[in-house]
Amino acid sequence: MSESNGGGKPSVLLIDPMPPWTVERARKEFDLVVLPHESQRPPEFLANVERFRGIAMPGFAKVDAALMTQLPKLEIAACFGVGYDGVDGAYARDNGIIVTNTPDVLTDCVADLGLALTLACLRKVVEGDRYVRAGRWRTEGILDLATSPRGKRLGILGLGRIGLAVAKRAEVFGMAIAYHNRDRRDDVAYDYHPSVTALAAASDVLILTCPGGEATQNAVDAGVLAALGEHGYLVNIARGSVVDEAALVDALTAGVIAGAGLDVFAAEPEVPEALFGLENVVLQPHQASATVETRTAMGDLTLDNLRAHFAGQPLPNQVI
Ligand code: 8YV
Repeated sequence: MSESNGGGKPSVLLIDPMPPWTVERARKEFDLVVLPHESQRPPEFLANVERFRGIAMPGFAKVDAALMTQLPKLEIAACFGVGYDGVDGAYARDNGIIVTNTPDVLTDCVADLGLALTLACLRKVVEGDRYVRAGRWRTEGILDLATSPRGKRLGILGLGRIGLAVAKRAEVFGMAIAYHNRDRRDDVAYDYHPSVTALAAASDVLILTCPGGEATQNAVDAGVLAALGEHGYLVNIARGSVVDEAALVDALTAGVIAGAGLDVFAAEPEVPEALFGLENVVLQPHQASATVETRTAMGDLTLDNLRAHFAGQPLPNQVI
């Protein structure tokens, strides 16, 4: 701990606040400075950052080479989340910067929201709420009939930990599961499709649970949406970058697909305004892992990773 400030504590930059109780704990262990959101960083901010040895960040925050070169003492980027697509992995690898994440502790909550969005779309939960509040039940009678999940086909793009947890839940609702991964898994009996388009064509609901980043950028494009078809729904609990958002807006507006449940967007917190007036779209503010229980566990794991690193101990969750 030679390079430190704040009474010998290692200096850590925090991007995007973790739960306040986690931040409070972190302040006891680290010389912690909160880095303002990209759009709010004053130009002189980077003048005082040389001492930082760690970054704590949501995995989608942009920690690119331009930022990391300003931090000559950076040793570790500890992501608060399972994804770490915001970090320039090549730069981190080339410069010996460790990257950690917080897997497992969020799997159940993220899968829960995936099912909640699936059911909200099929069963018109949010649309029904708006219908009642607007007084339309009284004046127009019952809402149009919804769709049962039973017997419907759920296509999972990215059958990893979260995808499997989604599959287990969907089975309880009587859905038939299929998936697409880069490689077929030999430990599951679900139908495998060799491409995203083939999976979409065989799905009533296509749910995205794959990692973000270059490999999956715009994996769901206009062609995939056309294959999903006019009775198909898209649910995204992965990353906005996985979907060609302009194509999605066009598909929803033109009725190419039936609807969508979206927790993530290409340029958060910006959401295409064209979606605001669409009854068949359910929108969430990137909150799949956002329960007190899960965010506390994620915060604890983020601090565990930082603490282990600065103590020279094995890291619980090193990904780079
Ligand atoms: C965020 C996530 O980290 O785990 C992920 O990859 O996207 C989320 O859990 C969380 O929303 C913190 O901002």
